[in-house]
Amino acid sequence: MVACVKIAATAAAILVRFARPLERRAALKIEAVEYVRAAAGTADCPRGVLPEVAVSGRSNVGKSSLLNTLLGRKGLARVSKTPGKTQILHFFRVNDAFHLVDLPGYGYARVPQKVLQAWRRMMQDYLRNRQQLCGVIQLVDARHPPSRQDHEMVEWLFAEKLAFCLVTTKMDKLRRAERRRALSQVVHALDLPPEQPLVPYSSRTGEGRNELLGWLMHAIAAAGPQIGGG
Ligand SMILES: Nc1nc2c(ncn2[C@@H]2O[C@H](COP(=O)(O)OP(=O)(O)OP(=O)(O)O)[C@@H](O)[C@H]2O)c(=O)[nH]1
Ligand SMILES: [Mg+2]
Repeated sequence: MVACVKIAATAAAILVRFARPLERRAALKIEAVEYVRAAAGTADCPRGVLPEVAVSGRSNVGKSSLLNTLLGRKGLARVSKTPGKTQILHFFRVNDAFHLVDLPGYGYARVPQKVLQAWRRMMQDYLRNRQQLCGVIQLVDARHPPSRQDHEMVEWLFAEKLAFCLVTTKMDKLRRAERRRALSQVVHALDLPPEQPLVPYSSRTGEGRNELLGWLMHAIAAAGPQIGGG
């Protein structure tokens, strides 16, 4: 019981600590969005100097829905009711200033080992070698404990020292009393440090959109001249 309260307090502290500064940042204005192309791997990604932020998470977690709502473009990224449909990387150019990338969903139960291994190789290569990559929006479903592959992804992000924002999706499906417990569970299970940006999100209600746009703007700006050419 004491431990639960402590974990809940930790999650609450994280939210208070990070949601507020994120909220205070002026929101990024989405002026132009263009679908660029699909890519099968790092070698196939668009060339050029635009910085990019990737959206990652298990199949059906809500990646495409988040991209659509974040960018305010209904139906831009395909929203599927059949998990596992997004098998490749999809590039979107925003404001002619950066790319957002819809990464292939993982953890789809019926995927054979060979496909899983190919996904692992491709993701590690992309996270390690994609020079333009300056941040990742890592999604986990607020209703479930993080999966083995969620753990793997977060470990890779820390190992590669990539800036990332952890986003808990489908918050609208939780009752008020369940919210804190769900957030505590994620923070605890993934062993997130106190400074970890974390945004509770709902594509249905718009919760978290401004905060995530704030983080995105910050991530792009931080990439600055090294990647984006100013
Ligand atoms: N209630 C609720 N449903 C959501 C939310 N986000 C996504 N969904 C639903 O979850 C399902 C999967 O959403 P997608 O956006 O296609 O998920 P995805 O991660 O892109 O899935 P893959 O491309 O298959 O990996 C759809 O039925 C969405 O309508 C949300 O915030 N709230
Ligand atoms: Mg998708």
